[in-house]
Amino acid sequence: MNWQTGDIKWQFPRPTLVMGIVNVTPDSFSDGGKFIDADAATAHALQLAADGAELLDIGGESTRPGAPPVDEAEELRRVIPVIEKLTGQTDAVISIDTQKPAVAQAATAAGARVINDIAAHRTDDTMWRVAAQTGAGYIAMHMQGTPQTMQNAPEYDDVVATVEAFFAERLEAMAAAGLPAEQVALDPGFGFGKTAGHNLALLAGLTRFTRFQRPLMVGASRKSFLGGKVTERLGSSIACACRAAAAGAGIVRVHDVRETAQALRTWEAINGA
Ligand code: 9MG
Repeated sequence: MNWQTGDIKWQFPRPTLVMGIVNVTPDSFSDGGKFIDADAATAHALQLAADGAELLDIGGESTRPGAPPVDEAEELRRVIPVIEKLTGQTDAVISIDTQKPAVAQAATAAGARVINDIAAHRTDDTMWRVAAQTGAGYIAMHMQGTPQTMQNAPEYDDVVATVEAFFAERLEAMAAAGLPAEQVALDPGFGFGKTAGHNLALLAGLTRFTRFQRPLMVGASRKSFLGGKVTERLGSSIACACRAAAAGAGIVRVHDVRETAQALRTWEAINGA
Protein backbone atom coordinates (compact mmCIF):
# COMPACT_ATOMS: atom_id res chain seq x y z
CA MET A 1 0.00 0.00 0.00
CA ASN A 2 1.49 3.34 -0.95
CA TRP A 3 -0.47 6.25 0.44
CA GLN A 4 2.40 8.58 1.28
CA THR A 5 1.56 12.24 0.92
CA GLY A 6 2.36 13.32 -2.61
CA ASP A 7 2.43 9.76 -3.83
CA ILE A 8 -1.05 8.42 -3.33
CA LYS A 9 -1.62 5.46 -5.57
CA TRP A 10 -4.59 3.74 -3.98
CA GLN A 11 -2.84 0.42 -4.39
CA PHE A 12 -4.63 -2.29 -2.47
CA PRO A 13 -2.77 -5.20 -0.91
CA ARG A 14 -6.05 -7.12 -0.71
CA PRO A 15 -9.37 -6.80 -2.49
CA THR A 16 -11.19 -5.02 0.31
CA LEU A 17 -9.61 -2.94 3.07
CA VAL A 18 -11.27 -2.34 6.43
CA MET A 19 -11.64 1.23 7.68
CA GLY A 20 -12.40 1.51 11.41
CA ILE A 21 -14.72 4.30 12.58
CA VAL A 22 -13.48 6.62 15.33
CA ASN A 23 -16.16 9.15 16.29
CA VAL A 24 -14.75 11.90 18.51
CA THR A 25 -18.27 13.24 19.09
CA PRO A 26 -20.82 13.34 21.89
CA ASP A 27 -23.73 12.38 19.60
CA SER A 28 -22.95 9.77 16.93
CA PHE A 29 -25.82 7.36 16.34
CA SER A 30 -24.10 4.17 17.38
CA ASP A 31 -21.36 5.04 19.88
CA GLY A 32 -22.16 8.64 20.79
CA GLY A 33 -20.01 10.09 23.54
CA LYS A 34 -17.83 7.08 24.26
CA PHE A 35 -14.69 8.54 22.66
CA ILE A 36 -15.01 12.32 23.02
CA ASP A 37 -11.85 12.40 25.11
CA ALA A 38 -8.64 12.37 22.98
CA ASP A 39 -6.97 9.61 25.00
CA ALA A 40 -10.07 7.38 24.88
CA ALA A 41 -10.44 7.99 21.12
CA THR A 42 -6.75 7.22 20.52
CA ALA A 43 -6.91 4.01 22.56
CA HIS A 44 -10.04 2.97 20.65
CA ALA A 45 -8.35 3.69 17.30
CA LEU A 46 -5.27 1.66 18.26
CA GLN A 47 -7.51 -1.22 19.29
CA LEU A 48 -9.27 -1.07 15.90
CA ALA A 49 -5.87 -1.16 14.17
CA ALA A 50 -4.89 -4.18 16.28
CA ASP A 51 -8.21 -5.78 15.29
CA GLY A 52 -7.32 -5.45 11.60
CA ALA A 53 -8.24 -1.94 10.46
CA GLU A 54 -5.98 -0.80 7.61
CA LEU A 55 -7.50 2.68 7.78
CA LEU A 56 -8.82 4.72 10.70
CA ASP A 57 -11.48 7.36 9.98
CA ILE A 58 -11.38 10.13 12.60
CA GLY A 59 -14.47 12.36 12.75
CA GLY A 60 -15.36 15.28 15.01
CA GLU A 61 -18.82 16.12 13.63
CA SER A 62 -21.69 13.66 13.76
CA THR A 63 -23.29 12.93 10.38
CA ARG A 64 -26.34 11.08 11.70
CA PRO A 65 -29.67 12.38 10.35
CA GLY A 66 -30.63 15.65 12.05
CA ALA A 67 -27.26 16.12 13.78
CA PRO A 68 -26.47 19.80 14.47
CA PRO A 69 -23.43 21.24 12.65
CA VAL A 70 -20.24 21.72 14.71
CA ASP A 71 -18.15 24.87 14.32
CA GLU A 72 -14.64 24.70 12.90
CA ALA A 73 -12.79 25.51 16.15
CA GLU A 74 -14.62 22.78 18.05
CA GLU A 75 -14.10 20.22 15.29
CA LEU A 76 -10.37 21.01 15.22
CA ARG A 77 -10.21 20.76 19.02
CA ARG A 78 -11.74 17.29 18.85
CA VAL A 79 -9.81 15.66 15.99
CA ILE A 80 -6.32 17.18 15.79
CA PRO A 81 -5.04 15.88 19.16
CA VAL A 82 -6.23 12.37 18.23
CA ILE A 83 -4.47 12.47 14.84
CA GLU A 84 -1.30 13.84 16.47
CA LYS A 85 -1.34 11.07 19.07
CA LEU A 86 -1.94 8.36 16.44
CA THR A 87 0.68 9.54 13.97
CA GLY A 88 3.79 7.40 14.36
CA GLN A 89 1.99 4.97 16.69
CA THR A 90 0.25 2.90 14.02
CA ASP A 91 0.78 1.69 10.46
CA ALA A 92 -2.91 2.19 9.74
CA VAL A 93 -3.62 5.02 7.30
CA ILE A 94 -5.33 7.91 9.06
CA SER A 95 -8.36 9.42 7.36
CA ILE A 96 -10.08 12.65 8.38
CA ASP A 97 -13.88 12.63 8.16
CA THR A 98 -14.76 16.27 7.58
CA GLN A 99 -16.67 18.62 5.30
CA LYS A 100 -14.45 21.60 6.19
CA PRO A 101 -11.34 22.41 4.10
CA ALA A 102 -9.56 24.03 7.10
CA VAL A 103 -10.04 20.88 9.17
CA ALA A 104 -8.80 18.74 6.26
CA GLN A 105 -5.75 21.00 5.90
CA ALA A 106 -4.86 20.84 9.61
CA ALA A 107 -5.53 17.10 9.77
CA THR A 108 -3.22 16.35 6.83
CA ALA A 109 -0.53 18.53 8.41
CA ALA A 110 -0.96 16.45 11.59
CA GLY A 111 -0.57 13.14 9.72
CA ALA A 112 -3.86 12.23 8.00
CA ARG A 113 -3.37 10.83 4.49
CA VAL A 114 -6.97 10.54 3.35
CA ILE A 115 -9.83 13.09 3.35
CA ASN A 116 -13.31 11.59 3.71
CA ASP A 117 -15.72 14.27 2.49
CA ILE A 118 -19.40 13.38 2.84
CA ALA A 119 -20.30 16.59 0.99
CA ALA A 120 -18.05 15.74 -1.99
CA HIS A 121 -17.81 19.47 -2.11
CA ARG A 122 -20.65 20.80 -4.16
CA THR A 123 -20.53 24.52 -3.41
CA ASP A 124 -16.90 25.40 -4.05
CA ASP A 125 -13.70 23.58 -4.87
CA THR A 126 -11.62 24.55 -1.81
CA MET A 127 -11.64 21.01 -0.42
CA TRP A 128 -10.47 19.63 -3.75
CA ARG A 129 -7.61 22.12 -3.80
CA VAL A 130 -6.56 20.97 -0.30
CA ALA A 131 -6.58 17.35 -1.50
CA ALA A 132 -4.64 18.25 -4.65
CA GLN A 133 -2.03 20.32 -2.76
CA THR A 134 -1.49 17.80 0.05
CA GLY A 135 -1.63 14.72 -2.20
CA ALA A 136 -4.11 13.12 0.19
CA GLY A 137 -6.50 10.41 -0.96
CA TYR A 138 -9.99 11.85 -1.35
CA ILE A 139 -13.26 10.00 -0.75
CA ALA A 140 -16.15 11.62 -2.61
CA MET A 141 -19.52 10.56 -1.19
CA HIS A 142 -23.00 11.01 -2.64
CA MET A 143 -25.61 12.62 -0.39
CA GLN A 144 -29.06 14.00 -1.19
CA GLY A 145 -29.52 17.13 0.97
CA THR A 146 -27.52 17.68 4.16
CA PRO A 147 -27.40 15.64 7.40
CA GLN A 148 -30.06 18.04 8.74
CA THR A 149 -32.50 17.44 5.84
CA MET A 150 -31.44 14.27 4.06
CA GLN A 151 -33.99 11.85 5.50
CA ASN A 152 -37.01 14.12 4.78
CA ALA A 153 -38.65 11.83 2.20
CA PRO A 154 -35.70 11.21 -0.14
CA GLU A 155 -36.81 10.53 -3.72
CA TYR A 156 -35.15 9.25 -6.89
CA ASP A 157 -36.47 8.03 -10.25
CA ASP A 158 -33.58 5.55 -10.32
CA VAL A 159 -31.17 5.80 -7.39
CA VAL A 160 -28.38 3.78 -9.04
CA ALA A 161 -28.51 5.90 -12.21
CA THR A 162 -28.57 9.11 -10.13
CA VAL A 163 -25.50 8.13 -8.12
CA GLU A 164 -23.72 6.95 -11.26
CA ALA A 165 -24.37 10.31 -12.95
CA PHE A 166 -23.20 12.12 -9.79
CA PHE A 167 -19.89 10.21 -9.82
CA ALA A 168 -19.34 10.99 -13.51
CA GLU A 169 -20.05 14.68 -12.97
CA ARG A 170 -17.92 14.96 -9.78
CA LEU A 171 -14.93 13.18 -11.34
CA GLU A 172 -15.02 15.62 -14.23
CA ALA A 173 -15.39 18.65 -11.94
CA MET A 174 -12.59 17.44 -9.65
CA ALA A 175 -10.23 16.89 -12.57
CA ALA A 176 -11.05 20.39 -13.85
CA ALA A 177 -10.21 21.76 -10.37
CA GLY A 178 -6.82 20.01 -10.42
CA LEU A 179 -7.65 16.90 -8.39
CA PRO A 180 -6.77 13.87 -10.53
CA ALA A 181 -9.01 10.80 -10.51
CA GLU A 182 -6.01 8.73 -9.27
CA GLN A 183 -6.45 10.35 -5.84
CA VAL A 184 -10.19 9.71 -5.63
CA ALA A 185 -12.37 6.93 -4.21
CA LEU A 186 -16.15 6.92 -4.71
CA ASP A 187 -18.85 6.21 -2.12
CA PRO A 188 -22.61 5.89 -2.83
CA GLY A 189 -23.39 7.26 0.65
CA PHE A 190 -25.55 4.60 2.28
CA GLY A 191 -28.14 6.24 4.54
CA PHE A 192 -27.42 9.74 3.26
CA GLY A 193 -30.73 10.85 1.75
CA LYS A 194 -31.89 7.32 0.96
CA THR A 195 -34.74 5.06 2.05
CA ALA A 196 -34.10 1.43 2.97
CA GLY A 197 -35.17 0.49 -0.57
CA HIS A 198 -32.69 2.95 -2.10
CA ASN A 199 -29.84 1.55 0.04
CA LEU A 200 -30.66 -2.03 -0.93
CA ALA A 201 -30.88 -1.06 -4.61
CA LEU A 202 -27.45 0.58 -4.36
CA LEU A 203 -25.95 -2.50 -2.73
CA ALA A 204 -27.49 -4.68 -5.43
CA GLY A 205 -26.28 -2.29 -8.15
CA LEU A 206 -22.77 -1.65 -6.81
CA THR A 207 -21.02 -3.22 -9.80
CA ARG A 208 -22.43 -0.44 -12.03
CA PHE A 209 -19.93 1.92 -10.37
CA THR A 210 -16.88 -0.19 -11.20
CA ARG A 211 -16.90 1.38 -14.68
CA PHE A 212 -15.19 4.45 -13.17
CA GLN A 213 -12.19 2.26 -12.31
CA ARG A 214 -11.83 3.98 -8.95
CA PRO A 215 -11.89 2.28 -5.53
CA LEU A 216 -15.44 2.10 -4.15
CA MET A 217 -16.16 2.62 -0.47
CA VAL A 218 -19.19 1.14 1.28
CA GLY A 219 -20.31 2.42 4.68
CA ALA A 220 -23.39 0.49 5.77
CA SER A 221 -22.23 -0.50 9.27
CA ARG A 222 -25.00 -0.34 11.92
CA LYS A 223 -27.14 1.99 9.79
CA SER A 224 -30.88 2.20 10.44
CA PHE A 225 -31.93 0.75 7.06
CA LEU A 226 -30.63 -2.58 8.38
CA GLY A 227 -33.56 -2.57 10.85
CA GLY A 228 -33.76 -3.64 14.49
CA LYS A 229 -31.87 -2.05 17.38
CA VAL A 230 -28.55 -0.35 16.66
CA THR A 231 -26.83 -2.78 19.04
CA GLU A 232 -28.20 -5.74 17.09
CA ARG A 233 -27.00 -5.00 13.56
CA LEU A 234 -23.70 -6.89 13.46
CA GLY A 235 -24.92 -9.74 11.24
CA SER A 236 -26.61 -7.44 8.73
CA SER A 237 -23.59 -5.09 8.72
CA ILE A 238 -21.29 -8.02 7.91
CA ALA A 239 -23.65 -9.16 5.14
CA CYS A 240 -23.26 -5.70 3.56
CA ALA A 241 -19.45 -5.88 3.88
CA CYS A 242 -19.43 -9.27 2.13
CA ARG A 243 -21.71 -7.92 -0.61
CA ALA A 244 -19.30 -4.99 -1.01
CA ALA A 245 -16.36 -7.38 -1.31
CA ALA A 246 -18.24 -9.52 -3.85
CA ALA A 247 -18.84 -6.38 -5.94
CA GLY A 248 -15.15 -5.48 -5.83
CA ALA A 249 -15.33 -2.60 -3.32
CA GLY A 250 -11.94 -1.30 -2.17
CA ILE A 251 -12.90 -0.20 1.34
CA VAL A 252 -15.61 -0.98 3.88
CA ARG A 253 -16.13 1.58 6.68
CA VAL A 254 -17.18 -0.27 9.82
CA HIS A 255 -17.55 -0.12 13.60
CA ASP A 256 -16.95 -3.84 14.23
CA VAL A 257 -13.50 -4.24 12.72
CA ARG A 258 -12.47 -7.61 14.14
CA GLU A 259 -15.66 -9.41 13.11
CA THR A 260 -15.79 -7.75 9.68
CA ALA A 261 -12.12 -8.45 8.91
CA GLN A 262 -12.64 -12.09 9.90
CA ALA A 263 -15.69 -12.41 7.63
CA LEU A 264 -13.95 -10.73 4.69
CA ARG A 265 -10.78 -12.79 4.95
CA THR A 266 -12.89 -15.94 5.04
CA TRP A 267 -14.96 -14.76 2.09
CA GLU A 268 -11.75 -14.01 0.15
CA ALA A 269 -10.28 -17.43 0.97
CA ILE A 270 -13.43 -19.13 -0.32
CA ASN A 271 -13.43 -16.92 -3.39
CA GLY A 272 -9.79 -17.76 -4.12
CA ALA A 273 -10.16 -21.53 -3.56
C1 9MG B 1 -18.75 9.88 7.98
N1 9MG B 1 -19.54 8.82 7.40
C2 9MG B 1 -20.62 8.19 7.97
N2 9MG B 1 -21.11 7.27 7.12
C3 9MG B 1 -20.32 7.31 6.02
C4 9MG B 1 -20.33 6.63 4.79
O1 9MG B 1 -21.25 5.71 4.51
N3 9MG B 1 -19.39 6.93 3.88
C5 9MG B 1 -18.46 7.90 4.14
N4 9MG B 1 -17.56 8.17 3.18
N5 9MG B 1 -18.40 8.59 5.28
C6 9MG B 1 -19.34 8.30 6.19
